[in-house]
Amino acid sequence: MSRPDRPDPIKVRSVFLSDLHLGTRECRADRILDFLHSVDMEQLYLVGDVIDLWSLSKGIYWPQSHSNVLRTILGKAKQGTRVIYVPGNHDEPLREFCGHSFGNIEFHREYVHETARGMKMLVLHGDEFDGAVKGIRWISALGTHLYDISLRAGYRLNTVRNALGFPHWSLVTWLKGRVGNAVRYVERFERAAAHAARRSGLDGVICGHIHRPEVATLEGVLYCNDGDWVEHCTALVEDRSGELELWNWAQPGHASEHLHASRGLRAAA
Ligand SMILES: [Mn+2]
Repeated sequence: MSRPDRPDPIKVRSVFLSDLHLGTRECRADRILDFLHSVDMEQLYLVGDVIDLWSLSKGIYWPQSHSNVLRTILGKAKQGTRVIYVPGNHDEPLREFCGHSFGNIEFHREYVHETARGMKMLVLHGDEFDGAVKGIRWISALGTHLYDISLRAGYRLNTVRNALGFPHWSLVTWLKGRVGNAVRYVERFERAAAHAARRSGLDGVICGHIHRPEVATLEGVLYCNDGDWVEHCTALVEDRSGELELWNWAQPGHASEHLHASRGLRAAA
């Protein structure tokens, strides 16, 4: 479909997306669609938790926009984009298809992507490292607003505790300790992922899972986390020269500087 109101799509070599969580209310399908319509890629990696089968098994939530995301991806596959789907833990049943292709989409348990500069990157969802970080995963979902709510909840809790004759107990202090755990969780996860790439003799790792977009050198390899489309709306993008960078697509017109530069160049041409 032609869209005369849109600028030509930006052409890149590879795009890595994960944690779309289609099938949940939190999924930012509008931003995903805007991104997919704005960018043309030779290779599209779906790095897990794309369709949240886990959530869908508890109750169906599936608006039209979520179908449109899948249709747009299938459309790209049909028009020559190589689509590689590496299922995660929320779309774990699809791991059964690993090693097979359906409708131009290849399923792999993990994959080694080679950049235009010859860097070999291990691509996997990341739940593989849950065992290395143990137990404190739920807390990583804590938002800062919860901290404010907890101040009030703590007040009420202590009113009850006082009435029952228990000593004062600070929910906020307790949470702070937990948030410290969340930071340690992220650090441990990142190190475990980087270590896996290093152990395999690769130059880096590309994963998702923890909803923390990041590109950094760790353990002597390149650690890339493509983030998520629930909170951050980020994609890891490899340009035609083989450079990897994070693009933030959270708001219309507020994508990365790189993106602005590309659009500016096109407008000037
Ligand atoms: Mn996950």
